[in-house]
Amino acid sequence: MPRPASLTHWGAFTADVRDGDLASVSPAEGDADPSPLLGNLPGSIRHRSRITGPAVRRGWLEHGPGPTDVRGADEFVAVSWDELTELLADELSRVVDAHGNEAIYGGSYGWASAGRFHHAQSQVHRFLKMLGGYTFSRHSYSLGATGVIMPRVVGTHDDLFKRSTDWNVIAAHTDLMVCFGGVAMKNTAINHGGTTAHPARDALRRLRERGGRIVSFSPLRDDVDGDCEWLAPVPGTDVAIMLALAYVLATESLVDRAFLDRYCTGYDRFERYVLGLDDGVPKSPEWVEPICGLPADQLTELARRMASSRTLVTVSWSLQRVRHGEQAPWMGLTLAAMLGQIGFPGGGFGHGYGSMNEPGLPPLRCRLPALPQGLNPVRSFIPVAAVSDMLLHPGEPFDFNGLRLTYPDIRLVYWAGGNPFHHHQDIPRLRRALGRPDTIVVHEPYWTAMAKHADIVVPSTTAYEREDFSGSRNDPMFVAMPALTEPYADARDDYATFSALAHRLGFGEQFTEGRTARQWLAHLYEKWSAELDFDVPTFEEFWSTGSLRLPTEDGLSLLGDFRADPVANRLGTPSGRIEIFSADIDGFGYDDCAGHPRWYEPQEWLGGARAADHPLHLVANQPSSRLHGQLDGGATSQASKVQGREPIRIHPEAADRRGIVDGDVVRVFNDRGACLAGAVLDDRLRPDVVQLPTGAWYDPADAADVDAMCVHGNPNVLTADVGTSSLAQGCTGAHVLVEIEKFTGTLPPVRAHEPPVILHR
Ligand SMILES: Nc1nc2c(c(=O)[nH]1)N[C@H]1C(S)=C(S)[C@@H](COP(=O)(O)OP(=O)(O)OC[C@H]3O[C@@H](n4cnc5c(=O)[nH]c(N)nc54)[C@H](O)[C@@H]3O)O[C@H]1N2
Ligand SMILES: Nc1nc2c(c(=O)[nH]1)N[C@H]1C(S)=C(S)[C@@H](COP(=O)(O)OP(=O)(O)OC[C@H]3O[C@@H](n4cnc5c(=O)[nH]c(N)nc54)[C@H](O)[C@@H]3O)O[C@H]1N2
Ligand SMILES: [Mo]
Repeated sequence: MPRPASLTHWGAFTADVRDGDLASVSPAEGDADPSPLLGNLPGSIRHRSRITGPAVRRGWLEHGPGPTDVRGADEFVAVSWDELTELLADELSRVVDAHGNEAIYGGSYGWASAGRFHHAQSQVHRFLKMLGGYTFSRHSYSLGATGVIMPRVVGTHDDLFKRSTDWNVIAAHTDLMVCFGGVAMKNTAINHGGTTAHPARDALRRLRERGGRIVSFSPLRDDVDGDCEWLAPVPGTDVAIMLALAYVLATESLVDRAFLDRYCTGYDRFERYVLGLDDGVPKSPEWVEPICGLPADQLTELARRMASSRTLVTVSWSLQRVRHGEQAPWMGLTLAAMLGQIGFPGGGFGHGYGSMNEPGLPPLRCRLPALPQGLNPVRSFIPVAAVSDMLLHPGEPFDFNGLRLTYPDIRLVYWAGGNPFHHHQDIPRLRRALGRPDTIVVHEPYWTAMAKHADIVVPSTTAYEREDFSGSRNDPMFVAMPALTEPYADARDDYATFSALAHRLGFGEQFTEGRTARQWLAHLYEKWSAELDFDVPTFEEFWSTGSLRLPTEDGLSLLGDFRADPVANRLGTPSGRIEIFSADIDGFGYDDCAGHPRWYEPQEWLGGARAADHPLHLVANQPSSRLHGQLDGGATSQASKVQGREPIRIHPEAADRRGIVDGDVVRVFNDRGACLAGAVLDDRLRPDVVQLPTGAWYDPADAADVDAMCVHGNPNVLTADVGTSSLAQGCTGAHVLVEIEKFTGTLPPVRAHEPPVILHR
């Protein structure tokens, strides 16, 4: 690979750097399907939304720490780095002395940027551990439900993606790919840590050339690129559909009993439920037809085809980002187990094809260099998406994964490398929650809404203003990331900030180990290379070549080892097998997550009472024009906007009924909040579904009003802040019911990317 300039979560690139910024960017050679997201990079280093220097909220500076409702509406005061370090160190000491380390919330969830040393989460967590610890968060917004349910029923969640069936195996062997949630090519742009090739599109092309078929269950036609059988059920009914497919297999003797006996436990319990032996409700295709809106015959015929083909059942991650999200991956696995093809090339189960450039890509045969993290002396934690609950309900109990836990009393919130105004649900509630702590600290390169809600704002560099290296577990290239330009204005890398703080707090030597950032890179690389069982170049050679190809484990089939020898390769579940019935989960006695997969009526769905006032189902999915909220000001993201607002896709029939035409600004609303968005009419979705991706920066019409309409199109002003279930308490932001109307008022300007008022003394 010729030397790339640097690496992002969405690809490697070469760049023309001029006047301290990226003037133009090209995909690195060897990327078969480069991401359009690279188009957001030019101009990003000196963008007007950059934070130019340390700043402190005026009210905090004048009145000291404490709860307040002015966060997000106050002015800032520019301070020097020395002042910032002094203020922040004193405040950390005050909170630790008065309330204990548990009172610091350092969950700090978020994707930050590629780079293994300057990775913001690694830096902040390491720093806070040395400070004596902090309340932490578990799991992710990506996989909140999966991360809890799948270890219990298949013994792992990571391996489902990192050791998944290879795209090449799918292309060569799969006859029928039945995809719940499609295989969205837009999402395969991304892998955390970085990615240098995008093989998914070509693999699907080869599958089709061989005569393979793709069946896509999805509200959106374009969740599969090109030819497929598109079935558009009522969103949120996939588990009921899978149950009906299971019913056909069970009643037509199409179940692989030998597989279930040898590799699974609890099928009989589950089958009683499918057949309706105890509740009197057979989960037949006729039962599901009025729930999902798909003809019973079509589902019966599909189940038969699945049993007679080499079939891969895939479940996208979006299906578990809803209420009862535990059920879809568990049920998908169960359906695949009934077909008996788990572990066979091209058959079985897949989770996240079309969610990330990770499933289907061969894993490395080695780990990657990483910053040592140390131990957190504090045991207090929350499931990551419970952040508002925690801040609003200190001392109150909650359920999680069989445990009864208590929310800690948080006084200081520390964020580096994430944006809760992008990732969290019910922003009006989040803003109330963020009024509770004494102090909020945010490290950010950009004035995101989270930075605007902070008391202490720490300007970070971007990945292109410092030296690093990166790669991911499912990409063969390990890539050097030299500094492409000087740090912008008065920004510093997070390591420099934490080093200064650690020195001021008395653990500087321990934190830095006496190394500069560059010395850390060499040290981490050398430590890593000494442990490998193959030779790699020296650090200096690697740095001057710019990249290094690492060996991968090609041709995997998910759970192939387990199939070959279920005794030697027993799963990490209590039975060592796939648990279609889990005695542990059953024993928790939760009314929202039972001992086997089952259908629960969702909260936000068209079949329920809420739909009377909110007749449109909004799919709040990942944006095709950026990664989350990152670089929303960039060219690719901006080109997608309509009158400066995030595009919302509306079916022409639904638009027509409301007098909306293409290009109109519309108001999207429900009983939680409202936002403006730009109408894009499109018949490639269900008429009762609209789609508004995440990632438009939150932009309240009135910053002082927590309930204000977002004028830019952030769907999280609408979403419900409830967990998936008592088991996982995962994020449920994927779905929300809304109504839409043409916006006829005076159009407010979009100010999302403007910095706040900053006073200079
Ligand atoms: N409604 C709804 N909500 C969702 C989802 C959904 O499907 N629907 N999806 C969820 C999912 S899967 C996820 S993963 C989350 C994503 O949520 P986040 O990961 O929080 O979103 P990002 O915009 O990637 O935030 C990363 C931030 O880090 C900053 N950053 C970049 N580099 C650095 C650095 O070096 N140092 C520091 N300090 N900061 C840096 C970026 O500027 C950016 O603001 O959103 C979740 N929210
Ligand atoms: N371009 C881009 N790619 C990304 C990201 C990004 O921000 N931008 N974010 C990355 C991250 S952090 C993550 S975790 C992954 C997330 O990966 P996913 O969660 O899989 O991504 P989504 O785009 O939210 O959802 C995929 C598709 O599922 C369909 N869908 C939604 N609800 C239902 C339903 O009830 N039933 C069915 N059958 N289908 C449904 C939607 O039409 C949607 O387009 O994406 C990653 N990839
Ligand atoms: Mo994610």
